[in-house]
Formats: sequence, C-alpha cells, structure tokens
Amino acid sequence: MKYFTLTLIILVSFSACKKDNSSEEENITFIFQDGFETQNNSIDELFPLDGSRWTTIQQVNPLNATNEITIINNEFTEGQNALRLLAHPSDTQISKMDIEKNGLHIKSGDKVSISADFFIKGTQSIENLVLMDLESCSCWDSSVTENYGIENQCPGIRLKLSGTDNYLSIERGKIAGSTLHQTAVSFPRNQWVSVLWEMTLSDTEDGLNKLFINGIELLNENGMNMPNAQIFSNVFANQGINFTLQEPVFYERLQIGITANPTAENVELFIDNFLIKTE
Ligand SMILES: [Ca+2]
Repeated sequence: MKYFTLTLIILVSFSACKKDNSSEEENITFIFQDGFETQNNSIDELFPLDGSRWTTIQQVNPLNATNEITIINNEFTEGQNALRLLAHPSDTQISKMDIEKNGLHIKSGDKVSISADFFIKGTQSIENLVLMDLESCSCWDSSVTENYGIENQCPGIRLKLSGTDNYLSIERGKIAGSTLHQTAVSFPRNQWVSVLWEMTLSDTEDGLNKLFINGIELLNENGMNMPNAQIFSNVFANQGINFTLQEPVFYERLQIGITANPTAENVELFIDNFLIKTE
C-alpha cells in the first residue's frame, strides 16, 4: 500500500509538472527593453559583454565626415538619458549611425511589437530616412554571393520616411514586397514622437501590419512580412540564379537609429524608451 501511494504521488507530481511546462510553452513571451540609462553618460555601458543590452554599433561614415553617437541627459522621455545619433549625408558610402540587437528569434506566427520614442531635429526633408530594420541573415543561400555584398544578404523589413511629407511607412523591398504607405500623419519634428510597430509575422498575405504614432493607428493592413521561399526562388530565377531560402526563417537582428541616411543634409535624432516584445 505504501508503495502504491508513493507511486501515485510520483505520477501525480510528474503529470502536474508536465502540465506546467506545456502551459508555459504556449505563453512564451520575449521582452527586451532599454531606456539608454547610464551611470556616466558613457556609450560603452549600452554594450556590456554579457549581451544583456545592445550588441553592436553600426557606424558607416561618409568619406569626409565622422558620424556621432552619444548619451545625452538634456532630452529624454524616461529616466534621465536618451541616445543621440548624428549621420552626415551619404557620398560614395551610404552613411549609417545606428545600434543593433542580435540573437533574436522572431518567427512566422509570432506577434511582435516594437516601440520607441524618436525626436528628429530640424525641418529639412528626411525623405527615405530609415529608422529601423528587422532582418534575417541566416535565411540567405550562402552559395549566392555574386552581386550581393554582405550588407545585402540579410532580407527583412524596414521603417522608412516616405514622400516629401515624411510619412512613416513599412518598406518591404528586401523581401520583394511593395511599401505599405499611410498618408494621414507627417512625422512630427523637433518633439518627442512615440512610434509603435505591431505585426503578426507571415510569409504570405496572412501577415498583419500595424503602425501607430502617438497612440493613433495609421496603418492596419494584411500582407507578407517575412521572406517567402517561392518568391525568392522566382526573383533569383529571373536573373538565372538558383536560390534556396534557408528555412525555417526567423528574424535575428534589429537595427535602430539612422540605418541609412540618403538625404542631402545631416540627420540628428534622439531615441528613448525602446521595447521589443513577441508573444
Ligand atoms: Ca531614458
């Protein structure tokens, strides 16, 4: 009888344990947030070796100028610090000044929310300025290198300012999709602006794409937002290239800041209160 009771207890404990695990798996959420807070206004504090904050700085200077990245304490929306970036115009080099978070694993079916506060200085045109990239480098067919530099081997989607009125839009050129536009709100300048980008990821038209500025929904559209194996195969076949998308595809890298400055003038912006969450 004792033996039976013990066995029963073990069985009950085991099944209870199993149940807990499975319910956890169903509700796995990933959250990374950063308010750019530092002890000494030191940019190095954003890149600790344990990987708990940002991974790397992407700084590509034009030939005759040096882009800038600093921590500031005179403008912020939370805490006492924000990130300040300045990128000079591109010349033969595409000018970039942004930061990267690597090691993500955001896949088809995930609901992902990415939010941050941006303060873009000045009143000059910022047409085609790119603020965020969500990318997959691991899906690239490594046998295809001709005419595709390392920078072009990471397909993904981007948040870009479109048109002369600086409308925030979702750019899908790198996954052979059209840009998802809104023309309701021009990006406000010389003030803090809260941006929320929400998606349900899919490599078919089932994907969902939403964009909010200062809490107002500006875009809510179905559409592909991940690389699609058949589309990639077809696009490359048109150039006589065999391309096999490496599946399962997942986004592993997010870049935020001035991920490309194609404008004619300096771009200076501040960022605070970043958050990425998947569920
Ligand atoms: Ca902050």
